[in-house]
Amino acid sequence: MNNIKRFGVSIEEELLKKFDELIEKRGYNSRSEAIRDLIRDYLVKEKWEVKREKIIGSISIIYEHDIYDLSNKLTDIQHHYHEVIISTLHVHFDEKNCLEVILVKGKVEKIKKLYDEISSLKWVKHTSISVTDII
Ligand code: NI
Repeated sequence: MNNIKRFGVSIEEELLKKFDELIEKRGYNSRSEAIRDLIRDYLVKEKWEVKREKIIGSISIIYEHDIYDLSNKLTDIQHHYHEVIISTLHVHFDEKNCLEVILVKGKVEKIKKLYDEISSLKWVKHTSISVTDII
């Protein structure tokens, strides 16, 4: 790493104690490393909210495939958003449930719309999204 700057942080003892416990649990070697990651996450979230930047990420969905034609609805939606979908992985999780992971890349605005459409579908049990910057 080049161009490293140092800065001081004032923080309540109790809050720092909790932070130290958490970063130890997560396996960080130092506070600096943890704070750098937090700042990066914060910056990615900001881009996510600004809605104009490009991102890369994944959307995970859990649903029951035989309920209300959900499989077909999900396929329809994905065809509609083919420009931002790189690939989709489907896992037949058990007798009833399917896990689908959709890899996405492109404009935040479009990916957000895709995510909203999927997560608002009735009978989808769980939807989550993980995004990061395209560097
Ligand atoms: Ni399935």
